[in-house]
Amino acid sequence: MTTPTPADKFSFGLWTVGWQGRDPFGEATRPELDVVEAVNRLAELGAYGLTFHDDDLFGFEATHREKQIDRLKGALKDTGLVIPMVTTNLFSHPVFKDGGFTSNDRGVRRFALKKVLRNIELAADLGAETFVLWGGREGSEYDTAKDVRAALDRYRESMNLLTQFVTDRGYDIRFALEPKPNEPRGDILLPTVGHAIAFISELDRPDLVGLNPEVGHEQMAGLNFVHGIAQALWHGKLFHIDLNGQRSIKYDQDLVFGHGDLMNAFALVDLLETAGYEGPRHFDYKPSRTEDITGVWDSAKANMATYLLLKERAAAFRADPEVQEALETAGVAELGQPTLNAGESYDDLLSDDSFDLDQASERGFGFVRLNQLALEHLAGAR
Ligand code: GLT
Ligand code: MN
Ligand code: MN
Repeated sequence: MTTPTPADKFSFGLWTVGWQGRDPFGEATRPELDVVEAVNRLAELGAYGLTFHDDDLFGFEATHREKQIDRLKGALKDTGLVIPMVTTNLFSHPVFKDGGFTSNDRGVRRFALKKVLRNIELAADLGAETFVLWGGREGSEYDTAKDVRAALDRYRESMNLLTQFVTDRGYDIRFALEPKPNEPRGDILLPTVGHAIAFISELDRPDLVGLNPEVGHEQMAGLNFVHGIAQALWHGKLFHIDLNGQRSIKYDQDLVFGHGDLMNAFALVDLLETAGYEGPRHFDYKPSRTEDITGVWDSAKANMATYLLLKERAAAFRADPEVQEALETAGVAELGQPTLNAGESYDDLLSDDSFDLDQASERGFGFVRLNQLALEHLAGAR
């Protein structure tokens, strides 16, 4: 049950299993991971996809660009792994210290756009369907230093250029913005799912732009990730997802999926599996710095096993007659009924005196019992 297959659509960033454990306080604790090794190991473990930034594959200088692309293509051919998503690094090099698309320096903005355009060509060549844009450096530390309205103009200008580019070239690629509230910048533009959805509605081709929400990023803002995903689905904007774990409002932990708020992870898998989300289940985590290379692959496995366990537990929860009865008591399905009858007008509503105020006020919803049933299924007690 917890053995993944490519049909589960699990994918990993090359920067995740490839993370060497360098943090602001310490050096790398692990050696570099070669892309061919990453592809081989992920395929062995049952993943279906690899994702990467341009710099992950051939470095910022890109001296071995063509050679590395050929090596990647060879490994994909040997294993059957695919590249569902590609992204661009607009945050590591010093030139991006004030951002890429929204740097105050116009020359940097032009350079950033060229870097992305070049990488979209590669994404199309590799058959990627989604192009993620995480604007980690698009933001500021000081309110006087950034004209946020001008920055949003430039962000929009960039997105309009990119959607024009894929349309003109006939590429079958959609963009997914990845929100994050802070880190590395003091404040990042488009900090949450909601901000990003509002921004997308101002673009020339909103249909080509959606979201890549990350569990930990919404939780860093104290938000409920499941609510964010439900709203993204409601808007038709869940193009991709970054699964990981986060324990409360603190630095971005990028723990293994489920190693943070487990109840929320349970509800998330339940939602993804029942709402018809068909995209990749992409893990964006960091194997902890304490792990050696064996620990890296154990943690990669752990992400997939957790997802499959939660999927099984969520299905058992839905199938349990006691849960169905508790859902009924809680009125969960009742919320799906329109509030007015078909054809009913506000005049009809104004003249309707059938509501029993006392009875409705006394109603107990039994939400706690329902949640306990979820917990018992999650804990394997049912
Ligand atoms: C970086 C970030 C992630 C993003 C990656 C895509 S880069 O590792 O922390 O959340 O998804 O750019
Ligand atoms: Mn993160
Ligand atoms: Mn991410």
